Amino acid sequence: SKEKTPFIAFVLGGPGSGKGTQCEKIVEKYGFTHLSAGDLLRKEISSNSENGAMILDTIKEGKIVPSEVTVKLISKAVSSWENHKFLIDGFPRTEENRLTYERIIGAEPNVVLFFDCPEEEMVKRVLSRNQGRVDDNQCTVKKRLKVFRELNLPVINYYSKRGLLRTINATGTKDEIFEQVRQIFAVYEP
Ligand code: UP5
Ligand code: MG
Repeated sequence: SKEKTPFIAFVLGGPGSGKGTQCEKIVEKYGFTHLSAGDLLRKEISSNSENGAMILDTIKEGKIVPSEVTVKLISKAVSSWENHKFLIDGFPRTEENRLTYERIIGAEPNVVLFFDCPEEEMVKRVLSRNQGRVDDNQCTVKKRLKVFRELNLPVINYYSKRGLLRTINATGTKDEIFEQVRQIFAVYEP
């Protein structure tokens, strides 16, 4: 129930590093609720919400949606679930995202997973995904990578200094990568 403080894992990594893929496996094995910030934002676009057009423009450019918008969507989603174990996938993207989350939610995550993947591999995965995402094209991928390098890596470094970061080598097969994930979550098993 909601009296219990939730256990929150942030899941970070560049575009196509495999965050969503590994989150699905974590859900299956450990019973987390998976909240992808990107999916929450894409849902806002398709439901024609007041911010939909702004979010679409931002995602097409590979830029970052204003923190308040994203944090409110995450906060609403967390409180709509009875579960108390959450994967927050693809957030925070910037130091400002992180600080806004801390201010509104009033807590740090319990752990931060970082899927570390070479850029050329990430590009290859994104461009072969073929699921009709407006940002899965050569031009936007380049922009997403630049934003990842310049804005998200500082967040990752911050969590490393805080001792919360768990880095996963995100090359190899999906199962090989999940084996590393499993070793991280084993620590939290009763
Ligand atoms: N694949 C996965 N693992 C593989 C493996 N080991 N070997 C071979 N192939 C593998 O995987 C990508 C593809 O690779 C899939 O086809 C998969 O089968 C294959 P996936 O698991 O989808 O990777 P993921 O890291 O989730 O990639 P995604 O493209 O979703 O990452 P992004 O971070 O770019 O996208 P997100 O949805 O998080 O954000 C999209 C945009 O929303 C951002 O660019 C930004 O504009 C906006 N946004 C915000 O503004 N604020 C936020 O807080 C969040 C998003
Ligand atoms: Mg994803």
